[in-house]
Amino acid sequence: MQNFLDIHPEVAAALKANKPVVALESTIISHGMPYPQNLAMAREVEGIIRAEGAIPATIGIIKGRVKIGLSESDLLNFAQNTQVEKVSRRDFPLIIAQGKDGATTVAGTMIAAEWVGIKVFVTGGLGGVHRGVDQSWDISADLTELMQTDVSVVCAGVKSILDIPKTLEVLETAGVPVLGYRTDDFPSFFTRSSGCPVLQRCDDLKTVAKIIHAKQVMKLKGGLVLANPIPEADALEVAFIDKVIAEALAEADAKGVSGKAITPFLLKNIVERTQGKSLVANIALVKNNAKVGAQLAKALAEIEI
Ligand code: PSU
Ligand code: MN
Repeated sequence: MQNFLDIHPEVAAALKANKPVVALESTIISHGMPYPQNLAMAREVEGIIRAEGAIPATIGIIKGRVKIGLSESDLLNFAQNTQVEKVSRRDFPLIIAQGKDGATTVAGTMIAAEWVGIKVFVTGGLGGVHRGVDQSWDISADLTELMQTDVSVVCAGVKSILDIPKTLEVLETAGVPVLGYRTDDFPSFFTRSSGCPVLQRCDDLKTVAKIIHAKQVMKLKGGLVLANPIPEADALEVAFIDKVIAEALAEADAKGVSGKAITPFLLKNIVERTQGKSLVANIALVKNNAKVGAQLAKALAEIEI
């Protein structure tokens, strides 16, 4: 694996010393947000994690090498280069073997985080079961990754571009604990609730860390989801965002967008339809997740000592 893996020295040292490290994905930069807000977000999130006393490790693939911890020029590449491919589990060997650049999704980032022993991963939203799944069979590989890869993901739930009840059913089938951080309800990204309950509410991160630790000790393979709602002040109005999402879905349908292109299409379309309001909310929730994720990594490092 050394042939295609570069761990940033700071990340390697932190992992060796059992200091808290937080993984971050690169698809959120390349396909999830427009430039230059994506670059500012990527830098800010790393700063928040550092301020909490953990080490950030943004993960991506540069010229066929998996980088755990990106340089400033790598971040710029993911933020600006529109040729970068979106890399989920199935894409990984193709990108590595052919020496290409690739931005890792939740699934792709979890694979690389597990290789190097990073236990906590912060993002915005997970992929999930798409609406109209009975026709499209579109279920994100993020869910099958959570079934098999031992990384805990801090997110603000999933966007209601997806079918949230079915996404939660698949996570249950996959054996993935879905915990709510200070919430009884699974959040729906731009808003604090989806109307669907989480498996358990946890009000302190020490409890979450103990649950993750117990899962590891029991050798129960697969990840865990810590759903952290968008802060009240940054949440969008339910009726407003529901309407926008319905319109974006109708446009995707009319244009016949499918496969790996549909999630980036919808994210971009929603930003345009809300004149950037959704982007402001998206950035706020990622920053909030970074803070909680860093605190969780710290709580976990204390247990593991
Ligand atoms: N949801 C978001 N923002 C994102 C993504 C999802 O709100 O940036 C990205 C993540 O990288 C996620 C991927 O892993 O999209 C899921 O893509 P797909 O549905 O093709 O599996
Ligand atoms: Mn898909």
